[in-house]
Amino acid sequence: MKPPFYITTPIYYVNDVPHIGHAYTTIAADVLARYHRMTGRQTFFLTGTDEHGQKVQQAAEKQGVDPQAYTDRIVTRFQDLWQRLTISNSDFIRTTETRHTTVVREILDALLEKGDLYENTYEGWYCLFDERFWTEKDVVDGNCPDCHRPVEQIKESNYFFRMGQHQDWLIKHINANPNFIRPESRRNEVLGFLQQPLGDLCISRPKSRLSWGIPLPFAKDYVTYVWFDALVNYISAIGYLADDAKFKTWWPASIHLVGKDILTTHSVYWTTMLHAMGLEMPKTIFAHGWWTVDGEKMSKSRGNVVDPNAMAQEFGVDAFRYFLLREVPFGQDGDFSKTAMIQRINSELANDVGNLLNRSLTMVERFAGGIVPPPRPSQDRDLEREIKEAVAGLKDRLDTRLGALEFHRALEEIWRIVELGNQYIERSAPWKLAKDPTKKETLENVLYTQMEILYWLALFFYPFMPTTSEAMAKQLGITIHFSDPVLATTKWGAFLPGITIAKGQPLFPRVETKPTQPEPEASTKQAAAPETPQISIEDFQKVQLKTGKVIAAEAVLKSKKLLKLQVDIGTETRQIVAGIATKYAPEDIIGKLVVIVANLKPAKLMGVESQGMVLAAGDKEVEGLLSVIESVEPGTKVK
Ligand code: ME8
Repeated sequence: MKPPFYITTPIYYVNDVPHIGHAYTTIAADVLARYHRMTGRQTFFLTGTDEHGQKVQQAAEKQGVDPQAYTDRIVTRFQDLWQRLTISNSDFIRTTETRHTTVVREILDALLEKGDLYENTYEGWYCLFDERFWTEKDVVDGNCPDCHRPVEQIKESNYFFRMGQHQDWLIKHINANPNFIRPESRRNEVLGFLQQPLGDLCISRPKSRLSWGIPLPFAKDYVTYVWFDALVNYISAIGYLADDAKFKTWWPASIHLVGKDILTTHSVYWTTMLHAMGLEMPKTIFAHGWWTVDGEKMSKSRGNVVDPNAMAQEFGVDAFRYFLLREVPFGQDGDFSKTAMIQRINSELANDVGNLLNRSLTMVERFAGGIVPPPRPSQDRDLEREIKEAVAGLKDRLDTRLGALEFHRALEEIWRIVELGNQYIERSAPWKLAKDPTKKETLENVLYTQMEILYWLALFFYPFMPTTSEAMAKQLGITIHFSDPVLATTKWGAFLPGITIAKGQPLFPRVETKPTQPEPEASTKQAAAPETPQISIEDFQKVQLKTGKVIAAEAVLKSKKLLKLQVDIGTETRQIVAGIATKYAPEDIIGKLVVIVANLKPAKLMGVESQGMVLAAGDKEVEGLLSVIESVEPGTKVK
């Protein structure tokens, strides 16, 4: 039995509204929490808000309200966002709650008693924004080395935590535990930082300067330094000094997920605090990378802060969740752009998965009356074996990938099944089998296999795209209890035949982009006007012609002429809208090899994006599609 899994996010400051950076960390934690629950591991997922300190006090003052009233208002923005993004946190801690403030005060008392805290007069440079002191050598031209704002010379009496005395122990602990600080580059960064002597940490602020904090229990004129207060949330929320059994269940944390901006506070302040308290270390502190927006740092002053609510509204919650974790390796910095998001949505969700799901459901409807047939002996044993093995081994591969917090790789592993599924449909060609009564059983087996693939995809998508998975299950005609340990075993054959499917709305809609060139409805007409001028060979060579195999076709709503085709051109699947409906029904051309113009600028026809053009013979009306006499692979150049 694996030990319980306890994962945390930073608790976010309530001096501002949440943005995609906050959403990123929280979604990542949510994926891990959901995954571990599905594998049967006891899981606790904590997030919350950091509500004390100068930034919050100033933000409240600006609005002319009391800080508590201010935080009570802003905290709902975080809570509402997490609900919207389907975050499955087990608890939400606010540092202004009594369950937290009591624990902070008790820890302070205990540390004072042990001699780990002392009072001293301090004179140094203070950064108001970062709420911390800097030494003379840290300050760069009168500015804070961290946020580059001017620092102030301050002399005051304060309380200090004897952090420096834990330095040797901390270095040893980091060296002895390769998974303690991750990724590797961040671990080296912390070890580098620890090559300098580690000073003691000022843990108080005089009330005369800052009143919005937890009062020190032993010195009435001081409040607790916001970081010393905030870090304690990771243990106050799970019953430290209040509920022993609960605390023992969850501590030490499995993963503290943080952004790289707060690596030092977690890997040096927090660990030495814990060591002084005599508590075990968290297993892993993982610092992920930083999002910029269209190449720029996100900031209020630049006006480029991306609101996760707006992204969820525009693209859908699950597509947004998917994009954030698919786009950038988790430890690395990344750039957020809508263009990149639209590309991924259209190619990986709408094309890859959407096609697989829609085609499969349509075929079960059309060829099996909407009832999933039973599995039968297979026609394409090799590919089926590959699919079964890929599904059966996926859980182990995800354990490894998600264990290493390689979300993008985990998604790639899942997409391998999507690819195999699409390949399977093309190779099995159910539309051909359906025409041959002697192939009935083969067809049944293919349809069953398609449904089983989708069943597993619904399961494996769930940590990343929970709402989509639930909707997929519904379309497959089943109920999956995702909160049960449904991934505890992954054995092929779990999907039951005889189920009536319920194909509904497409779950992976394409994002329509602005047309680059408006075109008339009929796009396949090749009729050359009599006065067409001659062109050079160079002109002709500008046109890239390729063979493509039509893998799906459907009518375009409200159009008598247009069919929407999915055309496999070897390297990718193109959506092409063709004015051929007067000549061909969708099922007539599925599986046909056609010739397409591959480098035509995408355009919208009746609101549907077309990424190329299918060549056809005919003047006013289409008389026939162009094809190739010999059987050639899709994607072969035509010249
Ligand atoms: O630091 N890219 O809170 P905070 C990626 N209250 N992640 C980002 C990001 C970006 N551009 N911007 C923010 C605090 N984040 C303290 C934490 S914990 C005991 C106290 C994410 O509201 C990332 O996780 O400034 C980062 O560490 C966190 O938000 C900072 O949130």
